[in-house]
Amino acid sequence: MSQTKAVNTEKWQGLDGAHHLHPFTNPKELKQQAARIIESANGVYLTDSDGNDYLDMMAGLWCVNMGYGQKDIIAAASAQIEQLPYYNAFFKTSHPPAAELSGLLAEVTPAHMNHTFFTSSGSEANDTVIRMAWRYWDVLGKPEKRVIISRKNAYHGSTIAASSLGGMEDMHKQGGIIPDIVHVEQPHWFAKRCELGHDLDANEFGREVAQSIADKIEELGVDKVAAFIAEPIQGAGGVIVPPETYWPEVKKICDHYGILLVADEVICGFGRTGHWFGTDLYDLKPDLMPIAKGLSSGYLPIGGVMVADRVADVLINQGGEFNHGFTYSGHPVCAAAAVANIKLMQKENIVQKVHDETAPYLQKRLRELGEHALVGQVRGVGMLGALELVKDKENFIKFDKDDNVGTICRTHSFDNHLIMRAVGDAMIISPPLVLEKSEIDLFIERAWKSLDLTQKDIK
Ligand code: PXG
Repeated sequence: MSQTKAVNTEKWQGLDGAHHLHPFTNPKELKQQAARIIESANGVYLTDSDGNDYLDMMAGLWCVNMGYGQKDIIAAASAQIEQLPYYNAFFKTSHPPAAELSGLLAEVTPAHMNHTFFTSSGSEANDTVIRMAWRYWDVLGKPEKRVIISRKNAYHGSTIAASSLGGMEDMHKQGGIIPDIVHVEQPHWFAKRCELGHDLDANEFGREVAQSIADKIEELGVDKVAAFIAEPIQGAGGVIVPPETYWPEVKKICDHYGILLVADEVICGFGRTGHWFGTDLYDLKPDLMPIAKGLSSGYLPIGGVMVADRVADVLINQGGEFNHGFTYSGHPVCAAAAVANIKLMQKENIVQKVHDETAPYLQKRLRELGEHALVGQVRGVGMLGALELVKDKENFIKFDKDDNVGTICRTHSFDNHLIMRAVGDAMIISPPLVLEKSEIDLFIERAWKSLDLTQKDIK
């Protein structure tokens, strides 16, 4: 490390420690350690202020799908900021980037979705989902249909409405939840298997958990229920891939009761699962579909809600003015970056490449890590994966929370120039879609080493 680099690191850490309140971080703990300062990035690698490189197996925060340093996206955003840095989409105006992006989205999303409402984030998209679902039923003369059924351990964002929709207990404890939102069981087979301490048929479990949605609708009365919301694969909850029986059953239940199905595609969207959207993988045909993150590969903040034709028809032809919107809805520079990102995905045929080549290889090699003594379960689809670290893999016994095994492994990963995210004791990956096979090999090598070091620490 050069002298200048060390001085710079100290400078940024000092300022950051003194003035920056970080999201989802214990500030006192951070003050004792100082933040790692990330200064630059290229491809699938990050570089910190001391000059260390890291293989970024989290694509930032599940978002840099096309990797860092993509010239097309950078050029489009730069040109747009000169041409028109800002204008709004209120008062019957629009601009080329928002118009072009809405057209492109109609093309790449499922065929029955042809309209977008733009936001700046996934949280705002989910706030929009709530207001839109309520508006839809209100316009149809059923204003009492307000309850939204969500799932425990879901993540839908951090605003009050989005965190209420989410099923994260620690978030609910710090502020409660808004009315008309209820949570049902998540389809987390491995957690249930450990909890029960005996065998559990995954497909039967999938059907049972789906049935809990129908039970909840019956309990509340269908005339009170507006929608069911879920991530096709739960992301921040720990990359929870549902049993095969789960989604077909959920779809049947939503159809049977005629409630709206909302698929939160903030993580699963834009190629993450080896399909354009998680809903394509499970053939969900949702009514509303919040999107963000991979929409611009995280280069600029933009999100939105895709609206199915049957909902759009009611809102457009019967609804009148929808009193909802943000200053930055469809922001021209963010929209231009998103347009360039989607065009780049199309040009590189990246979704097909992930589906046919990269994801099968990643999933195969990921399962090799399942042979490590610490790994109780490997799960994943496409470019999403999780390694569940356990105390006793034969008997499905987890570590105690206070053992902090996930955090220990995350620290070893960093020290081994690898970024994995820990969700409890599950080590999570969600790498850029442009990851090459050689980089997957490097990941496996570094991950195995990090697991070994974690195991040594525990002993
Ligand atoms: N829905 C889903 C499924 C998400 O994963 C949001 C909505 C909210 O998006 P915004 O853009 O408002 O953050 C998310 C975000 C983590 C982590 O630690 C995950 C997210 C955000 C921050 C941290 O895994 N997901």
